[in-house]
Amino acid sequence: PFLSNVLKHHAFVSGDYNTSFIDDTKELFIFPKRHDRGTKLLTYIGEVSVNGFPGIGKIEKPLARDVRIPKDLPDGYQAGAKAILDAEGPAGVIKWLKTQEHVLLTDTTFRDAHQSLLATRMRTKDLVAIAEAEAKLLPELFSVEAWGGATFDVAYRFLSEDPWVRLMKLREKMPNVLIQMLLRGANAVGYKNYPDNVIHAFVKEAAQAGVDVFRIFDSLNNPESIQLAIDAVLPTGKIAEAAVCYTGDLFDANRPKYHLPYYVKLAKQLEASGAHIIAIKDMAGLLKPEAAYALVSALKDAVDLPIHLHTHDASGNGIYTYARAVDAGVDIVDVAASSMAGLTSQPAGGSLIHALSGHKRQPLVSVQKFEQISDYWQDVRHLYQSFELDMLAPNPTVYDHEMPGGQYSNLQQQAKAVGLADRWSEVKTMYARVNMLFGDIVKVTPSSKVVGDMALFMVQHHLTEEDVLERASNLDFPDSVVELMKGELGTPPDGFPKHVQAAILKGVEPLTERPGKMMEPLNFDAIKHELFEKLERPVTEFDALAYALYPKVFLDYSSYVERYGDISVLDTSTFFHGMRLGETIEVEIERGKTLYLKLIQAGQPNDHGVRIIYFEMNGVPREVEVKDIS
Ligand code: 3PY
Ligand code: ZN
Repeated sequence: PFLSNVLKHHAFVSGDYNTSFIDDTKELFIFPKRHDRGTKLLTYIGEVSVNGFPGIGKIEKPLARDVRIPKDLPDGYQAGAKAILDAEGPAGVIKWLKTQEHVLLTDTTFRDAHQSLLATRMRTKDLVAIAEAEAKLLPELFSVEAWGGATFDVAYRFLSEDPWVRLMKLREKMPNVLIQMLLRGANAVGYKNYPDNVIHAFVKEAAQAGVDVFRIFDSLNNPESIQLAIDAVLPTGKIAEAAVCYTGDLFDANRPKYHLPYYVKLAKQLEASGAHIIAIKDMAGLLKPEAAYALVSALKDAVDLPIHLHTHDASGNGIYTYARAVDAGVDIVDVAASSMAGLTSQPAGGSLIHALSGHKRQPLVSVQKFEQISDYWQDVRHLYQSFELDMLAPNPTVYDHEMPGGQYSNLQQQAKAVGLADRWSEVKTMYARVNMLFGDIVKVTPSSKVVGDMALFMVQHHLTEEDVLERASNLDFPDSVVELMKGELGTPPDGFPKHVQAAILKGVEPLTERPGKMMEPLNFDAIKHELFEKLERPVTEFDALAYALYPKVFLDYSSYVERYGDISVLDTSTFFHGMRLGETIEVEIERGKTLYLKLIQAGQPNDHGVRIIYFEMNGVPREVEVKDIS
């Protein structure tokens, strides 16, 4: 274990050590605690079987179904866009994109689709199981979007798994396609600005762990925040895709702020900042077909870069929007596997390929093979039914409220939690009114969350816009709202309305600079040291970054792992529902090492509510104690 500690130590790995390294580095002498993985797993299974899973509660474990994984895959991987990036860098990829007649596809199923449909709950195990087939059957894809957005937070917080491990496993199974991530500019994968050196360190590690394409946006369309992340991506040799977030309506005469000149100006700024590709990020699904034609045409004229379009299908118009964008020359569009598409997710890849039948730009991806992949997701999706949205049909009211795909169900949950379930349509209307009160801003994580918080606050307290302005001194606004107005998330390029800002800030002066720029650089050595003291184990760069971004979430995750071990090895149904009496499961805890677990009996609670759960592990009786809080 000593050697292993040395080899894994961050200073050793980075070459940043000298002859006194071993004497000075006391953590080398701390060895992983001896643990019994079997008992830890049984404790987890016992607790979920008795008490249910947080957020789901205790429900009947669904009966196992067969999951269709494509068989007879080719032995090798066909070279794709990844080979061009590796051989010729981003310039080679851009050159190649410019020669493509057929529109290219990004498959978002590994990230945005499940973020938008299943609250980001898809587990690494289920993603990795289809990754090889994805890369072997769909090598013509431009990229697979697999990381960023909410995945980072949710992986640690709700799934008790390490998102870095997910990324590296997917990389291993998909060596020939580009892996894409979503990055929130100066907010990284979080909800607020971080010091600039955190953004640089995060991008560097993400690039090393497997990200090829960084789609960078800012939640207020502030180009400075995007510039920061582009500057972090360029030295890694990976692709910096800079996004303009789309909002409003290009043809609405009452909202001239978001007409063509706004997007053209921003795209030109991003091109000048060194972006390799321009993305149009239509996070709510507001880009109507003719607007898509006009916008893509204008951007193609204005910049000399490929254009990548992202939309959500809430209104049901997604395919039509893509078809018009294709007519206008869009280079790449985002789709999901059909069984994970539609509604708050992306339009279906298979449907788009069919829709463009007879069109000279029809994608080269095989629709039959895409559907084979979709069969897998259809089967796996059943395991996540507790997280399904209650939205069953297209909803054109998205054009009125403008809520992003991923926010709809979250805000609905928040509304329920504060007793506003039956006033949901008022909340949606108020969301649109708050947007106007704040100066008609871009709404996407994290700015969208603030608009949602304010909408709930106003509905809850029966407030109008006039009330907010006139009675501000007596109102206790949500913290997120005060932070937004103060400039903690940065500012829209044209600022917030002064009178609203002044009312909400009650005399506090707003920031005049990008917040991350004014923060002291984070001392990563100190962070690693602090974390080492807390965890008593070697600390990786990945751990240090996770802790820098989400300190509490990461510490909670670490103690969970300490208590239960690596529960990412469990099948998803057992992970969410535990085991039935008499059931036997197999768990491969490491390659070639399988445990056979049987749940024999659950004892009655004693006076303290503790129950003894009787298992067999590889035929040998084992028992664990579980506190019944169900
Ligand atoms: C995120 O940042 O999580 C998003 O998906 C924004 O659209
Ligand atoms: Zn999206």
